[in-house]
Amino acid sequence: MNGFAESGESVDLCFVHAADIHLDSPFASIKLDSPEAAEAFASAARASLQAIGQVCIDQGARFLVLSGDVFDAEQRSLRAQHELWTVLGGLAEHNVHTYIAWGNHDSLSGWRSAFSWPDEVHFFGPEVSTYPVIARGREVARVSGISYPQPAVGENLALMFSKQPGDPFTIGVLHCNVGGDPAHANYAPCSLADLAASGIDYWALGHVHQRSIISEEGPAVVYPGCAQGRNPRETGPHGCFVVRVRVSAGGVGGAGGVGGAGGVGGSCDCGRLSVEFVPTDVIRWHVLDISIDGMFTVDQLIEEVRGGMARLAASSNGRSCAFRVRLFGRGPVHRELALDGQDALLSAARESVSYGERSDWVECVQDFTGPDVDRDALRAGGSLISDFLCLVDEARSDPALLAQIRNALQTKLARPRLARMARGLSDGELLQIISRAESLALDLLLEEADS
Ligand SMILES: [Mn+2]
Repeated sequence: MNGFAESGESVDLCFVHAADIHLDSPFASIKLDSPEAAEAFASAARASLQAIGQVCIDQGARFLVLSGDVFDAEQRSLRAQHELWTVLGGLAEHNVHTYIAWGNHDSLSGWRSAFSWPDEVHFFGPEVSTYPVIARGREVARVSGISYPQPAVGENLALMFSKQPGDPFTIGVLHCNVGGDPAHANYAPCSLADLAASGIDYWALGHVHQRSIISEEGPAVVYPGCAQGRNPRETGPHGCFVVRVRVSAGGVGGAGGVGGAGGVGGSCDCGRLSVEFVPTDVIRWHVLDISIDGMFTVDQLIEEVRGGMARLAASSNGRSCAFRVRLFGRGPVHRELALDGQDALLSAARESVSYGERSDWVECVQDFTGPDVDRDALRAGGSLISDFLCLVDEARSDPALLAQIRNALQTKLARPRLARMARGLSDGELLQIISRAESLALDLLLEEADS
């Protein structure tokens, strides 16, 4: 049987944990100007699902856990359902089971399946339910999970899970926000303490798109992140986790309350749990930051952009890449960019990306450069501009002022999503925004002064 290796009283159990595949995602937020690129991104989500299936087979996993947002929308297209049905059906033929909890994007309220699913595919309902994992006639582990009944869930669903002493090694499948991550909607909010109190051994979470192992043991709390970066904020490798754990085989025959002598029951030997990341993304997002400081001509900039893209592409193991190029700094090139240089640069960058089999895309070029000015002289000049620059420098160096700016952003931004993002900004990110604002304001003030 796959997924197990037996040794004495224990078995080595292997499973794959993925989440946030977002099949059917329209990728509407991406500024891609070709239908080919749109199609490539649409098929990237499907391809990452296939890659996850392949990881299960290659690694000899016993089962796959999908922790919500498998589909991007309540109204799952037949095409996406067929894709999932095909991949999970293929796994079932290898006797690999799949356990699925739905999240905020694909809650139960929109679930009306047009397919008959193999017995090896298990869907969690609106209450916590539990499936036994059987090895050689014994229950060696359990998979518990819950799905969102509707897209917005304000309750703490983690409180509904509980593992009793003596129960076998238990995996909890949940789409939730641990610790109020401001970058994501606060659905099924819970704390690390709530998760620990449940007694669950491995929390297979979904919702946060950046992978993280919040806790390695007691319990393991893991976000695999999305399986394919979906926008320029989701840069770098994305994929799934392969989990291996040695559990006790001391249980008997699948009935409830098993666990063997001394309550070992496969539980909590979490020191023997290993979690390995395997990338499944087929298009990799990169943000390329270039400074125009010290550049005098646009061809220097084009050279720099092309070189940077080639470097990032080379680090992506043969995958297609999508780039967002951001330009910073100040110098003579700024003026050229302000005329029509940005378009020219974009086409030049797009021309540079053809590497045989692979297709790469430049999503956009963002220009945050500033004019070629003697900042020190302007600052000392005793004008409105000088007052402004002094204030900016003060904001950069005074933590109290920085905190005030953060606070102002949170309270003044009308859109809740923007306010949440402002709350989650690091000091570094805030300083970067201040630098961009300085450039922009300086441009406007100098224009004013010229006219
Ligand atoms: Mn998601």
